[in-house]
Amino acid sequence: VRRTECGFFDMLCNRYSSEVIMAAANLKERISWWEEVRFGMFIHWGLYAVPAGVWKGEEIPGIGEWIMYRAQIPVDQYEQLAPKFNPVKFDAKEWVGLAKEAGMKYLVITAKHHDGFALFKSKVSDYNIVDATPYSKDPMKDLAKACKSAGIKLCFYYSQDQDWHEPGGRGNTWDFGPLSDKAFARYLENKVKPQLEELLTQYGPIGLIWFDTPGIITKKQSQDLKRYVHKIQPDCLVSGRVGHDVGDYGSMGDNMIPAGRVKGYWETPATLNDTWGFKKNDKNWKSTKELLILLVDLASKGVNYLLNVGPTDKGVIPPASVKRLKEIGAWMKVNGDAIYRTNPSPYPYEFKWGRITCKPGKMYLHLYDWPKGSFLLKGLKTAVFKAYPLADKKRKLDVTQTYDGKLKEHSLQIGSFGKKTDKFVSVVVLELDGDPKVD
Ligand code: H79
Repeated sequence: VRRTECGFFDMLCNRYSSEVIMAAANLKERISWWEEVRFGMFIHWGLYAVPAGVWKGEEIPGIGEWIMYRAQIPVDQYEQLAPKFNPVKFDAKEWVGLAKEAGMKYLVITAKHHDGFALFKSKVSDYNIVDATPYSKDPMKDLAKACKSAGIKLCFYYSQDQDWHEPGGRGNTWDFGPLSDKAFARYLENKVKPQLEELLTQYGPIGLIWFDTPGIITKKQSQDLKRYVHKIQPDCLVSGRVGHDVGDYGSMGDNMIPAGRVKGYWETPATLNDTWGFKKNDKNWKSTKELLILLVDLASKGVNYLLNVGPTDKGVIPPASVKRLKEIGAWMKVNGDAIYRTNPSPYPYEFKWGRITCKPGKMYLHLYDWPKGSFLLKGLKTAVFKAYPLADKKRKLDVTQTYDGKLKEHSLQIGSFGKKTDKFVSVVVLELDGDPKVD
């Protein structure tokens, strides 16, 4: 029911041209695959994986893919990383297989990050993996093939605003000085658009383009880029960070969790440790339980979770990441019904004990800790037929529902739960007489 209300749609209808309105009109259809899957893999991979957080023997603080900026590395020095980038261990099937095993249904890889280096074959600039590295192959070709056979949507991250390799891109003032609007407009025409065309014509259908960090880009230019993408692939989604709220869906800040459920289409990009691009000394991994809580928390609020891995320059996803993703996958195998194709919680607030997701006629209680005694939920007006753990469907849980007329309060009590069903987050299903209604 909530899904019929689309704030973006109203906004677009009021504000934009008929062409964009047409695109928005079928947004519901175009975006339904993305909204249903809830969980995707982000991959930050590029030349920054060579220094991996250390420049000239010095640990550079902050996120790994920002090393060029943070250490103010001149273009001619940073370019010297390309001959050292040789990912001989890269195996597209293995990466895509890991995403699939984790229960992720789309994959977004950095085709070009802020450093301006293209991780795909490009005629526009020879600063690309095929022409500038000893690897001299196009990994996107293999990824496209592997994604297709695994049923995972391939998507590209493309930094449209910052490009530290070009005088016309934003960010590199140490080589190029201040940036003019004219130079930026030329860069959009001469690099961004033709490279987008390559990305949208060389690898089959693309799920979405993940633009990032709008800064200097004008609203007209953001709209123009979105239109440009849709002209080549009408079904391809455009991330909110194309700028000025013109994207097909909204993007939360990096690693941001909203306080309650949100309206419309949203996604949170998030890290496993404290970096996106590989840093050899970042060992600050979140635990599998923390990661599952984030997934559940976001799903309960109607937000997609785009979880990042940062492979090494050899093409290896760090073992600590692999381990966590496999554990998440084992959980998803049992509990995926409580994530995929779900609606957010009917309650506008959070609970201490966990989170709720819904489907027509069903409510899923995601319990962070298995209740020792009985469990009380207030406010649910809909009758419950049946309750059982998702991991043990045969186990019937005792449910009592009461209504206190004086206090006007609905209560639902679950008696004892029996043995804990999952070491991370346990899901209990409530089968309901209709869609959940709450006070
Ligand atoms: O691709 C990932 C990041 O590289 C990108 N978005 C995610 C998905 C991103 N670009 N910018 N930011 C995130 C914000 C970055 C801010 C900082 Fe900095 C970079 C803080 C520290 C380094 C710029 C330089 C602001 C302070 C110093």
